[in-house]
Order: sequence, then C-alpha cells, then structure tokens
Amino acid sequence: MSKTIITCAITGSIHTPSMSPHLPWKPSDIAKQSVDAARAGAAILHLHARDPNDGRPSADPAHFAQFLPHIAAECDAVINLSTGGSAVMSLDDRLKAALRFCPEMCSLNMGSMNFALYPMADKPRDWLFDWEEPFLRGTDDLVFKNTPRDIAGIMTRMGKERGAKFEFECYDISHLYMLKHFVERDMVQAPFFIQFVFGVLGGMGPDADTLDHLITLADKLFGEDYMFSVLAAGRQQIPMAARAAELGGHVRVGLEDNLMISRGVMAHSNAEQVMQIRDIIEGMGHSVATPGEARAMLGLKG
Ligand code: KMH
Ligand code: ZN
Repeated sequence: MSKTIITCAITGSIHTPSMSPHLPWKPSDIAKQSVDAARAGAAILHLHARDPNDGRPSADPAHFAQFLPHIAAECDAVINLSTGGSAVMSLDDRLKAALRFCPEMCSLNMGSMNFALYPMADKPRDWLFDWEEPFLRGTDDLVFKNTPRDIAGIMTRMGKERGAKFEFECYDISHLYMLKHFVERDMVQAPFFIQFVFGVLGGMGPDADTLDHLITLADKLFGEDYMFSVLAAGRQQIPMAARAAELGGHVRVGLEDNLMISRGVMAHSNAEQVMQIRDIIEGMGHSVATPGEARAMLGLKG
C-alpha cells in the first residue's frame, strides 16, 4: 500500500501572535518547530516567514534566511516555500524567497478569490502587537489575487526554470479546471500534487461530500497523473485529514491552518498536530512517508 505524506504548515500568514502563545514567529521558534514536526513524521514543511521583531507576515528573503539553513541542517524534510505569502502582499514580494532559495517545492494558488479569516479573528485577546488590529480589521475585505497570468508566471519561473514541483492549492472546484488548462498547455508535468483547501471563508466548506466530488472530478481530469492532499482550516482540520487518508490521499496539518489540538484546547506545537494525525493514519493500518519516499512519489529534484 502506498504511503501517506504528511505536510506540516508551520506558521502561515493568517494567524497572529496574540492568538496563540505557541504560534512560532521568531526564527529560532520557526526552525525548532519545523525540525520537531519533521521528526514527528512530517515529510514536507510548508513555510512562510515572519518579521522577527513583531511576528507580522513577511516576504523578505532575509527573514527566511534566518531559519531555512537551521532546518536544512537538522532534518531532511522537503522544503516547500509559500508563493501565496499573504493576500496583502504583491505577487513580486510573494515570489522573492522562492526565487532566491529555489526550493524543491512551492505552493501555487490556483485562482483569485475572497480570503476572509474565520471567526477566531473576533475573539478577545489579552495583548496584541500594534499591527494586528488593523491587519485583522482588514481581513473581511481581501481579494487574494492569482490571475491566470500570475499562475503561468509562477509555473514558468519556479517550475520550468528552477525545477520546483508545486503544491497546487485548490480552494474551489473551478481551480481544478484551471489546473487542467495549464496541463493542456504543457506548463506543468505530472505527477500533480493537489492540495484541496477547505475552511477558508471564500473557498469550500469542510464537507466530506465535497471531497468525494473533488476526487471524482480530479480522476476525470487527471486520471493517474495526480495525488491529492487535504487541508482544512479550523476545527475540521483533523477529521477532514483523516477522511483524506482513508480515501488514499495525503494530509496537511500545522498551526498555519489551525491553532487547536482539540475543541477548546490550543496545540502546543506543530509536532503535536503531526503526531495526532500520524496516530490516526497508523491506526488505519497505513504508514507515513519519509522525506525520501515523498521525494520519489512526487518526482522532486532532490
Ligand atoms: N493558508 C492556506 C489556507 C500559500 O501559502 O500559498 C493556504 C496556503 C497558501 O498555504
Ligand atoms: Zn501557506
């Protein structure tokens, strides 16, 4: 039986430091939580950077440079750099780190959409950095811009020119048709690693029936040429990931997508979520892919 790839998304650009004391934003914490997540079973680390002074989302390659070498020195996990960055960043900024560090993988968001925070943004918090309040207030008026030209540009610059493979982030059924369009234009090569994204307000809700439909559609569009993974932002993170594993897919967890470990209980680390889903996967009789196995399955440049 094939192995299940666990991706761990360590910090992202959605949650803010005051939402959880365990969200890593200092470079040393991003590095430590990444390595611990890899040791717990994550074959892929999906990474964003934060400003080391106050934890605000950052696209500055100098900020990535403060943790990437430490991660590479301490573990063998596949590095997957975000090209989504945050919805308030320009595309040029979003691409800077990926262009500079040439990772084996990077994310590629397959369409433009509304991108609002789930209601956790409204929860009262004890303290917050100055930047957080205006940042959060703006999150119900964001368009996450990923036009066909933007997508083609990333495919060319990161894929064709630098040999990266993509985590195709699909928040909507239409995003699968967009990917199919680029496959027909020969812009990307199989195998395609499709991340079905649930739970972002503006994208699909976390429904098992919708996942079934996505798989049926992806089978029709891509046949044997794809594998899927599931991330569900918020409370359905683990149930939807478990369902994906049961159906032969891969999973993504991490504090980028959900700050909790169970209802009302904060996750203490990314590794804790990795261990939680790993136990579920192994309890089903499946096994978890090592980084080397993930590289072979995804055809990474290594
Ligand atoms: N934050 C996730 C819902 C990216 O970094 O390119 C999607 C994401 C986007 O990870
Ligand atoms: Zn991300």
